[in-house]
Amino acid sequence: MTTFNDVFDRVPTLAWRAPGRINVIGEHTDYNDGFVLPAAIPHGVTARVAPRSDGLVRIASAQVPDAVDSMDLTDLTPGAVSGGAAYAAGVVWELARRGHAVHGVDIHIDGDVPRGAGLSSSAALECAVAGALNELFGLRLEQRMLIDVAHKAENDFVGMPCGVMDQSAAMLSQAGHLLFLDTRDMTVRHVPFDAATAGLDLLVIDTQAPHRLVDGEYARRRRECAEACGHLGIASLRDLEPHALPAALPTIDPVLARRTRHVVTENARVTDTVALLEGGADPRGLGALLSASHRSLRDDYQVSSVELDSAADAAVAAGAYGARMIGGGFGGSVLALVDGDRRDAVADAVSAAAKEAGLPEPVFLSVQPSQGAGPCPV
Ligand code: GAF
Repeated sequence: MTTFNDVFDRVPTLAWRAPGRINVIGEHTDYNDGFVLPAAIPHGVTARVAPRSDGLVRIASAQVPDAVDSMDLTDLTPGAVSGGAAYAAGVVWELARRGHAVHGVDIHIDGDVPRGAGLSSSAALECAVAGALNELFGLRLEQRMLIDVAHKAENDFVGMPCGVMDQSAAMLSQAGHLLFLDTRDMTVRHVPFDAATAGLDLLVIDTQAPHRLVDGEYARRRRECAEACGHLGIASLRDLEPHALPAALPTIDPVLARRTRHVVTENARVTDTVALLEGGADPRGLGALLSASHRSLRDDYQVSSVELDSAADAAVAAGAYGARMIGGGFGGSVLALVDGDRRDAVADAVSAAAKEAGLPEPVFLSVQPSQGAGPCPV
């Protein structure tokens, strides 16, 4: 593992750290003006930066030794940088595109968010870089603006048409709370959630399954949602209430109807989850909502996979209160709500099911809702 000093032969000026995230509920709702309920995880990405007197942007990573991407600020264009460096370069590009005074800079990235696990290592990277450059260049951009910069960097530089959930979770999360975000007006409410005190464990099951066709399928789902809105004469699927589904769905193509049903019912599951937690009910009740979300993502939205289904089913069979795939789908992780003292038994059962089905051996992480992005020691 190489440090900033190893690669650039000088010391960094400052550093920012941003966390990865889980999403408790509200999947594929963020690009439909809907509700999400993510939380930051203890794992994160640190960006260390130092200014340069020329116009060079150099990007290195502790996890990819011997590879330094180096380019002139004026040569930054979408497609010019690939791999992990593109997320950092995209933030520099987006700041410059908005007319902010960015100059040459050395950037070093170091993180422990498992990659490809659906835990948003890319949003963590973007937000860490956005926060660090904001401070380094004295741009004085507010958190909301940094979220927008990171989000647009991913959409327009990296080319992934994601919604705004992951960058918001990385920036706005508070320790011990879930982040209830309305993606239509970007209002947030911090919902207290202390799993450990309730004797519960938030178990992340990284299926180790490679993402398959995620980007193409993700973009297709976005198009399908837009198409459904066109037929239904609404601006976004957020505008459809659950009680209107029986009349609306038979009027559109069956595939679009399934996508619509997922988004509308998922929004309702988010508000039900918030009501349950804020109403002081037993958080174990959340399990049924998680499992309902998984079924909807599997059957209506069709973004699950054999690995995700195996993990979710085995976790529930072994005593989890509920389990569901998180993130974009087609691989990545499952989140299971389990009693703390059943955690290992559930993990063993999930591993055994994967082995029996000839699937990769999953990796397990227990997480607590953690603090969002901010400056950290260099
Ligand atoms: C990915 C995207 F980046 C998010 O914006 C969100 O749409 C999620 O998939 C699905 O809920 O993480």
